[in-house]
Amino acid sequence: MKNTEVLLNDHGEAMLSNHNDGIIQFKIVYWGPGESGKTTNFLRLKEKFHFTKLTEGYSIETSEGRTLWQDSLFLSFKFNINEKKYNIITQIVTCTGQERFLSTREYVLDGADGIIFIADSHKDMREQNKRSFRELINFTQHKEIPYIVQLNKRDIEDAVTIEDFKKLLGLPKDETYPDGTYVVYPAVALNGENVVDCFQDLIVQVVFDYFSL
Ligand SMILES: Nc1nc2c(ncn2[C@@H]2O[C@H](COP(=O)(O)OP(=O)(O)O)[C@@H](O)[C@H]2O)c(=O)[nH]1
Ligand SMILES: [Mg+2]
Repeated sequence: MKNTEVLLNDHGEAMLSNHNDGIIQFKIVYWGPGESGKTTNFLRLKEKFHFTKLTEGYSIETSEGRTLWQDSLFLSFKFNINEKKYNIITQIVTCTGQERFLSTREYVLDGADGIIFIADSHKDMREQNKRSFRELINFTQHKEIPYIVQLNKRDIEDAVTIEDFKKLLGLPKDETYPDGTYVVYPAVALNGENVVDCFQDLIVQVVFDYFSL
């Protein structure tokens, strides 16, 4: 999280802050096991916010179409908070889920202000979902970073039930937390279902945290 006057985008171009607007930069990470739909979420967001994005975003993939390094994109939002205008620049990155790239996953999480955990509804992804979630909890516990849990691929046949999924990850049985956010966001990233809602609910939490509202 930075509150600076000069920001560099991912092409190395400098952006100067307007004197009247506060510029705040956040980093949002899409986390989860390989093939759970992180890049698909990222692509849907990129389409949805094509008016606000600052850079084209980039994806680096292996020859099998898997994310090799990370997908990255900057979005800019204007917020009015306590009658002051803020320009919030959000960097969105997804990590690679591949085991052999554990160090790049840690690098991607570095400096994260909020995390969206993308789980896979396939029943045979139980262990991967669990392991990846545990990694995330280990990371966020110390830093108290807000996160949202998205259960993706709700369109597939024989998907895990939300109840079983919550049990697997040790999440509360309730539908929502006291602040009104959902314990689990069911989604179909393939057609964009719930992708933006997830993202917006996380951004609101990140902004609230920042201003300690
Ligand atoms: N059926 C279904 N497939 C999905 C959904 N979201 C992603 N996929 C597919 O799952 C595969 C892996 O998705 P990708 O976004 O690359 O996963 P990543 O490794 O987490 O970045 C691709 O073939 C996607 O088309 C979904 O909501 N439903
Ligand atoms: Mg990917």
